[in-house]
Amino acid sequence: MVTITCVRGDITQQHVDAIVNAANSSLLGGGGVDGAIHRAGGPEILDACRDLRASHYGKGLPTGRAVATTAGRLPARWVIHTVGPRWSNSEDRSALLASSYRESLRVADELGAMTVAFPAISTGIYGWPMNDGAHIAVATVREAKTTVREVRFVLFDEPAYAAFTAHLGL
Ligand code: AR6
Repeated sequence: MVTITCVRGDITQQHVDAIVNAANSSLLGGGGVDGAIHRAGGPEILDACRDLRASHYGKGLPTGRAVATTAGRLPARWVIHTVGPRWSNSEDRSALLASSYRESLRVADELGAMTVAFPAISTGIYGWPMNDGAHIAVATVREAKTTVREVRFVLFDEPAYAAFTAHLGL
């Protein structure tokens, strides 16, 4: 069974098998977690992303899907890039957010990753309300069938950490 843990901190500093990136469809970088991962991991990650765009993902990575690359200089073996949905007031996109977590774990299983660090996908630039984002993250990982041993949620600030620990009952 997967053990779920929760820490406050910077995801690029985590010593885990795989770090999940809250990317966008282009896979070519951005702000937030994405910018931090590319900055800390170095150009090898962007090179691998460009290769993906030139091969399997010519139109980009669809929302709710995930794909792995090298982690470059990060203290991890892989980065799993996933694209969360943008928050919408008029449309319920929860299934896509759940899919980002589920698909990331499916890719982690394929890689044989035992420890995986997740950020709070979609809760930054994509505007998802933190409490709901935490609820979906925790419920989806709890229900997932995965060979991953530890899922570590890495939360950047106190409100995010408080939301996740509340949903985890910690
Ligand atoms: N470590 C852990 N959490 C972080 C870090 C960090 N280093 N930096 C930010 N967060 P975001 P999104 C938190 O915006 O909402 C990019 O431009 C942040 O406080 O990184 O899925 C992509 O290219 C927030 O709670 O991702 C896309 O275009 C959470 O991580 C777009 O942003 C996610 O915030 C994706 O937006």
